[in-house]
Amino acid sequence: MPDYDPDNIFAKLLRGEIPSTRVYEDDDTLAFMDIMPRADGHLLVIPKTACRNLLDASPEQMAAVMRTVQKLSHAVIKAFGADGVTVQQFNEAAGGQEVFHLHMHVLPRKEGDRLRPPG
Ligand code: D5M
Repeated sequence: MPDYDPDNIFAKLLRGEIPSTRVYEDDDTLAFMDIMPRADGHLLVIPKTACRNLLDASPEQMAAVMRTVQKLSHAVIKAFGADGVTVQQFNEAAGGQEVFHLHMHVLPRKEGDRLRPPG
């Protein structure tokens, strides 16, 4: 697996070098709106420390990210009147990953809806 690239888009976003719509932050994680939303309220949750993906993550990084994913899943259900939440995560190009800093997609869902196609 390639090394972590400290100049990936989400690392730059964490350092404030590119803009984002931040919705939640704690000591270990940051959440912001996805720029290509596949559902209303589509969020991304990332660790603040370097981590390429699930295959590279420490148990502590996974625990911190999942704590935030769970917290924000409850929040988007309230905020968007959603009936459920889809949580997605991709690993390496072959697994569909495009940005190589660990991130979890949190997608609010309505009964019977369809996710919009990527892009
Ligand atoms: O896809 C990466 C995801 O990250 C995709 O849903 C678009 C989103 N993205 C890319 N650049 C940005 C910025 N600058 N802000 C917010 N969201 C962004 P994946 O296949 O999960 O690696």
